[in-house]
Amino acid sequence: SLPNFMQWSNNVVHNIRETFPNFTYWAHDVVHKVNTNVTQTFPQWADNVVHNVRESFPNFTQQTNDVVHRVNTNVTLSIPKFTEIDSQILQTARTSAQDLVSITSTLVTVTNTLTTVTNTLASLQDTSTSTAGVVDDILATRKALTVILANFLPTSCKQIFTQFPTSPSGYYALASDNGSDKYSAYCNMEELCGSGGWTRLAYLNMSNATVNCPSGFRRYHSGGVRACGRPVTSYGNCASVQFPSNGIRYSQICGRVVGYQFGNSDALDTANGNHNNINGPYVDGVSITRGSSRHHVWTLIASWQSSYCPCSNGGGFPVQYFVGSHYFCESGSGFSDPLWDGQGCGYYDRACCNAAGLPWFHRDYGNTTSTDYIELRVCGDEGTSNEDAPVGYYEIYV
Ligand SMILES: [Ca+2]
Ligand SMILES: [Ca+2]
Repeated sequence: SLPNFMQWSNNVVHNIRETFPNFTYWAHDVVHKVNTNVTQTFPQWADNVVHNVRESFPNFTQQTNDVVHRVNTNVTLSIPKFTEIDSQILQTARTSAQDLVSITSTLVTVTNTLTTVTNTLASLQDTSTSTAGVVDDILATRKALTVILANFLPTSCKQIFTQFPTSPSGYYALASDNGSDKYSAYCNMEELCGSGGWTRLAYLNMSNATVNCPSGFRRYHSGGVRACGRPVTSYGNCASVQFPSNGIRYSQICGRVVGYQFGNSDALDTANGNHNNINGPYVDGVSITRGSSRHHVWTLIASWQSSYCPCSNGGGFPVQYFVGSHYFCESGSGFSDPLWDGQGCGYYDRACCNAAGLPWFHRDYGNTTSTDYIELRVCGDEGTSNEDAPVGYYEIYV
């Protein structure tokens, strides 16, 4: 059997590819249809899906079991004669076969679930069903649909956008990294930072009077503006909030922050403490980093004098090595002139208001990906009676 094994295993791989060329697309199409049609034509649609599954995979389980059987049989028979390359080919075939078993199992679950759903929906039309029975059936239907969704949910908004580019912005169900949990995330399908399909990790809009500050922040309410800054302190520190990635493997970050200059925020003035420690209050303003060993993403610098910004005419205090060109800086005037909106700059910092991309900051890590959480800190190197940079709005996407 060994001389033919290579040919056989290549055939198996070939057959797998031939049999399921559009499987992923089909599966996501199912989810998309569930999302869009569930209220209107669901019974007919569910019947169709069940019908199509049965038509497309009539002998699928049998075929797959046969593949697994043949792999196992060949392994047992041929192991003593195997070369290293043969072993690798065998391993590939086994992995493929196991993938097939996994797909089969999912398909069987989906088919059974859809059958249950269809039957339940049919029974709902039976006028003899009691009200309590209907409620039970609806709950069972919902549970069954959850099983389907968990099996085929996309894991990011980018995935939805890539497969369905006309999808509107809004909330979508996504699967977490291990696929066992699902959660709702806001997808921004507009073009942001040069591309579409962004998953929102962070959002705060304090202009909504029912929204509270993140835990660990202190609320300001002044002149109709609500914003979140550091708790009262007599020394320099940062207030922090973290946003998990839910396992999304991202290579870009796009976001914007609106803050306010409070008191005597003096940008990167080095008079107080160590300003070269990314973990400390190295800025009067907002620090955005990723990961527990903090990697710098973007720094939003607050200044009460327009000559203090690094981008100011004449040069203000210089940026740290870890910040580089990844910063915005503006001078403000309390709560009447929001920071980092590119508006209201003074004579010295007018170049700061023309920074590329404002108000959106953008990091593109190319082929490097990460699942790091993103952290936003409001920092000041002096006490809050002297200075603060409360934030009123932010949205951060990957
Ligand atoms: Ca401004
Ligand atoms: Ca300061």
